[in-house]
Amino acid sequence: MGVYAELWLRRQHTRPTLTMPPYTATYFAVKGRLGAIKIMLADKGQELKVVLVSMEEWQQGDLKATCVFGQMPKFEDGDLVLFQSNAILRHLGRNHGAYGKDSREASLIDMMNDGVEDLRSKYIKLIYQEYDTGKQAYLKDLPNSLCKFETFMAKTNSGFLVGKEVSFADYNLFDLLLNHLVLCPKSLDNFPKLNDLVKKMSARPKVRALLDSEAFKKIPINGNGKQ
Ligand code: GTS
Repeated sequence: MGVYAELWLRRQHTRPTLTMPPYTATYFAVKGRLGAIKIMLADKGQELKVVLVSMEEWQQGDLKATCVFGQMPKFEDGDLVLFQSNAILRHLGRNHGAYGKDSREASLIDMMNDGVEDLRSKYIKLIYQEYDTGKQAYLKDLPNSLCKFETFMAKTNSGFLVGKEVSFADYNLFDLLLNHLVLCPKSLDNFPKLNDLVKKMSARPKVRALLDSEAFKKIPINGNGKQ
């Protein structure tokens, strides 16, 4: 793709922030799959309105029936309504310059984000289905997952997963690593690059402010009280 075409594409995807209403997310009162989205938007200085849905309200089924895949989070950017948390992250990556410097980086970011999703799926299965019986086995196997990210980051050597700038996959991995540090505070001990990512992301002023805010701290990570 030529330079002009690339610039044109980027301009097409840039969201004029001041004139648009805030983004809106509809979700349960948990960090869950909205955590990475919240962190990314905070870092990008974007407002997010969150509409909380109780389990009782959800079980009535009316809202579920309007969700494309029958699940939340639901995300609204003006009249664009999105489901699927990774599609939402990609949308925000395109809107806020967190999707690589060119299509080659974008493809690598997609690949790494799919890797994050694989680990998140295992984590969610542990939390919701196997916490009491499977935690030890999960923690034993965890280094096998984490070392893939560590090895890739060692090659990139910028402190981010891909390229020299933060991408939506970094926010997603960061959020999931924070969950793992709660699950097992020593889980990153043998992973210097992942440890550095957590430190670096946590030190970004707007991310720090979000993580330290009482509103964010009081939201449980998961819906069943396990963490
Ligand atoms: N692939 C979807 C995504 O990434 O957004 C999964 C969404 C999902 O599993 N949502 C759950 C849900 O709506 C809530 S949570 O697991 O994200 O906390 N569950 C209610 C239901 O009826 O399925």
